[in-house]
Amino acid sequence: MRKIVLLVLVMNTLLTHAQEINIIPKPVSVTVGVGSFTINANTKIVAKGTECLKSAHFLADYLRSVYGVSVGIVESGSNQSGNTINLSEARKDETHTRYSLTVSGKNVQIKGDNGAGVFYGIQSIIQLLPVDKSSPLFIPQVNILDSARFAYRGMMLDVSRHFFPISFVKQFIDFIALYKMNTFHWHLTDDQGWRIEIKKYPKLTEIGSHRNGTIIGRYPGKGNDGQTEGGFYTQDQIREIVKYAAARYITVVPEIEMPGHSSAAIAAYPQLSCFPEESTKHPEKTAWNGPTEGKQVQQAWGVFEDVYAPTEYTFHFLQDVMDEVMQLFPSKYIHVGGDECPKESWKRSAFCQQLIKDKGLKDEHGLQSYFIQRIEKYLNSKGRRIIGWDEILEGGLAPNATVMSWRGEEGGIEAAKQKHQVIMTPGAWVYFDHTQTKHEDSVTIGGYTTVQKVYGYEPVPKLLPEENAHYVLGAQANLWTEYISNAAKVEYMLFPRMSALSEVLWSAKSQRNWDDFEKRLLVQFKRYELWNFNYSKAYFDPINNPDSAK
Ligand code: TNX
Repeated sequence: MRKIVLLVLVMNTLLTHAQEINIIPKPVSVTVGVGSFTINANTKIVAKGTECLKSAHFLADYLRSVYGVSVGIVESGSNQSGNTINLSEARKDETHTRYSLTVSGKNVQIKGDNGAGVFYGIQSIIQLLPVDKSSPLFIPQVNILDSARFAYRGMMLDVSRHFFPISFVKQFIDFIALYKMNTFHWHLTDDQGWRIEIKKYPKLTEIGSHRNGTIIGRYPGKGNDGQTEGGFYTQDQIREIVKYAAARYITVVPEIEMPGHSSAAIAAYPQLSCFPEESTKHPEKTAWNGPTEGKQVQQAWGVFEDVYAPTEYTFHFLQDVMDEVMQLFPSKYIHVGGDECPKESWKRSAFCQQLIKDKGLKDEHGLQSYFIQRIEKYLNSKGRRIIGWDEILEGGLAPNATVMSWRGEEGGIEAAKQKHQVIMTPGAWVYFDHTQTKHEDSVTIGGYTTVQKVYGYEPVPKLLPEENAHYVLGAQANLWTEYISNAAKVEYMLFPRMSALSEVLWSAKSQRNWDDFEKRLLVQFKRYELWNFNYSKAYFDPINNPDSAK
């Protein structure tokens, strides 16, 4: 009798163990078996074709760097027996993300519709591996069929307010890859720094990539730190990043802000302003360091009145910049900003007022729309499409523009009703610069956005008529870095919220269930430890999450 009880207990443990599949984002379908496959030094990854080889190398590198285990890679063709992980592209279908993952006692099979599908299968294997570095590399026997819900699964990093080195940009891309996301939106220019080398306009980086100081603490700040802040990416470095991302099936969408948030470019080329002779103004309540004469890169946060003048000089400049940007970034989409452009300068500029009359525009909002449409026409003529923040709706939307809805869901709803593509990124749910704890001891901006809130986000707005729902390409979280000056804080602000967002974007709507996610999240916290992520522990604080105390 005791033996039977023991056997039942052992079986139970085996079964319950086998059932612990904790992948985030949750796959569409999972059938769990009994027993496991073990990766060891005899394991070979068998890859069919160049795309699969990329994924094979990714997995081999991961196993080596995280667990210190080296496995071989072979190209299929030769018959391989024994302990193998087999990667193949089933249909070479460009549009899908689908893969199947089958783990038996003897081998692992990943079949992707294309290279991206295989890569996503690899990410699932990574999350089937133990969270403990020193444990044998068991993978539970399982059958997974999986594909993404949304085509656009993005993360934005602002490198203007604070500059981040190439090594960290790569790490940020690694985060995106681990969560089966596919777009890195790189916010490269703003009032506080121009970060991309443009050969035709060297002053953009000579002058525009540095500021002479930064306000200390929360706006308006307790003084100025008096430190030079700066840096930029050379074109070679940018190519390196685009390649690094592409190897992970991630598209890099560059953002060149216009017509507002352009103080750094104006500091380099004052003719870009409506009033080239006027010195840069900064809010009186903020402290300044260094010269105040002439045009300067801003040292505090916010919105500034000195914006691009809609002159031929500016349009030539922007087209030249875009020519170099398009050479560097193969992405179909180029982000042109368009947000928070105060109209004061245009109101008091005789040139702008005349232009409004000549072009028969209604007002300064019409002028903003004219501005964006000219750039859109140029980019369209080169086979690219624009993305803009939702302000580009004001004064009339450019014909093929995709709208990034950030001031709530309204912009997205309006654009989709006008049959324009939409990427949802509403502040209240997916601004990861918001605090995630009521006990925050570092400076943050905006609201209080917990992991639960992110998980509860639904990218297709309730108020959007069903026939327009397909205009919603997906969603994105934004990491603005006014108060984020180092890599550790980036990680702290991203995790665990990014894990929650990945499930919103990848998993079927019917799969989304907080209680189920929460169980997997607890294991994910251990995986963050394995990955050395500096994640937020707000979840464990009852003040943020009364349920965690249960
Ligand atoms: C608004 S979101 C901005 C950014 C700031 C952010 C701070 C958007 C398009 N513009 O310039 O960094 O708020 O949360």
